[in-house]
Amino acid sequence: MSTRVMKKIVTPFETLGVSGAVVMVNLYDPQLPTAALFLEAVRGAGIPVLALGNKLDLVSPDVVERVRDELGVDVEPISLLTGENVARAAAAIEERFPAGARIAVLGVFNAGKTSLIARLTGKELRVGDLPGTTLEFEEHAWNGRTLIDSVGQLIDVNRPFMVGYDFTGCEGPEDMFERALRLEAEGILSTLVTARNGFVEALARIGERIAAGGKIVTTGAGASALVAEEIAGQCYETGVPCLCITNSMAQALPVSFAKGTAEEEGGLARYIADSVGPGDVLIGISASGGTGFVYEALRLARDKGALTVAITENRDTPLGKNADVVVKSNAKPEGPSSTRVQTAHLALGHALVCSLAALRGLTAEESIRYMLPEKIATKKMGIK
Ligand SMILES: Nc1nc2c(ncn2[C@@H]2O[C@H](COP(=O)(O)OP(=O)(O)OP(=O)(O)O)[C@@H](O)[C@H]2O)c(=O)[nH]1
Ligand SMILES: [Mg+2]
Repeated sequence: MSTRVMKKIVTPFETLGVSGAVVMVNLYDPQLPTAALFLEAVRGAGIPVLALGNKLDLVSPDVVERVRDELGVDVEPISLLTGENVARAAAAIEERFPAGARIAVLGVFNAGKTSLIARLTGKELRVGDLPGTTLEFEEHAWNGRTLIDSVGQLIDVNRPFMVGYDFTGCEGPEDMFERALRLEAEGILSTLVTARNGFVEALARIGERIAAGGKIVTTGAGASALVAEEIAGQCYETGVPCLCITNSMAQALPVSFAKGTAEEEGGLARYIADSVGPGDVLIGISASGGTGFVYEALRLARDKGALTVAITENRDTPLGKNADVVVKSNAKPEGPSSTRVQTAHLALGHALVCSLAALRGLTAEESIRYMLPEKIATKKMGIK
């Protein structure tokens, strides 16, 4: 049986005693590479599976076909919000899994795993659009079967996704080097598709704001704080007005990468939003899309008329919802410690700033001037 596990802290799949699985895909943000890994894990376990595509209410029907084609399995489209096709899906689950079955409900966070179980069992369960609403396996009796709710994060105890890379099969440092660089590059290249429309729209709308005298403010936490800082640095070198405000501990202490220092501080969101005028642009960077002060700053800035842009892997999140434009990377799957997502976000930031500068007609001479020291005569120290 497969040892892929669906919990942040390693818990083997087999200890759950699962005899079947429902894999849920969020049609609004399908995250196909990760969905494919869930399906692969279930196939590896040799148990029957049923794939459901949730949030049909948010997409056009052609998305369902695309998801089916790319995953190579039948995907039953449903909407747990409107109830569309839910009775049919319930019948399909009963038909696929006999009485007594222990059915794992799997999928990326926000796919609607807990919503499905709540709907089927009639229980009131905690659901929400913050990544990681469910952080434990929970068992729920339903029609003589057991539905097992799970965490929307895929970890493999044999091939630890806790770190960014899967080094399985690498025979030494040279192999690992090549694997790592190729994986990083793949994360950028698969972002070409998901980010294109958002990127083009963001570029045009940011350009308009800058031309009208506005500026950019960037924000993020942890590794995304570094991306925010890098975007601002590139802007500075290319003459695009830009400030960067983050949970600034992040840049000094990488501790906050893992611990999320100050992410819950609403005052920080207010402080950031105070720096954003109605004619400005706030760019929020968050791999998960769930960083507290970042999505809240976007909400406050949008309320006062600023343009809000999200650079994120997950658009069906509070950050995505508070953004006028989402530039979505597609660098997963990887574990909670992401590398490819950050690389893809850096690439998106570079692409955005360089394109902005080019469209503004930045000359080589100007760009050199922005980089040279600008000396200002100052008083002698000690003279008061
Ligand atoms: N528009 C829409 N929203 C939905 C639908 N189903 C669920 N949601 C919402 O999507 C969000 C995520 O739902 P959950 O059931 O918590 O998702 P989950 O897969 O259990 O997420 P985690 O516990 O974080 O892994 C919640 O805000 C739900 O209300 C749907 O069919 N349509
Ligand atoms: Mg849940």
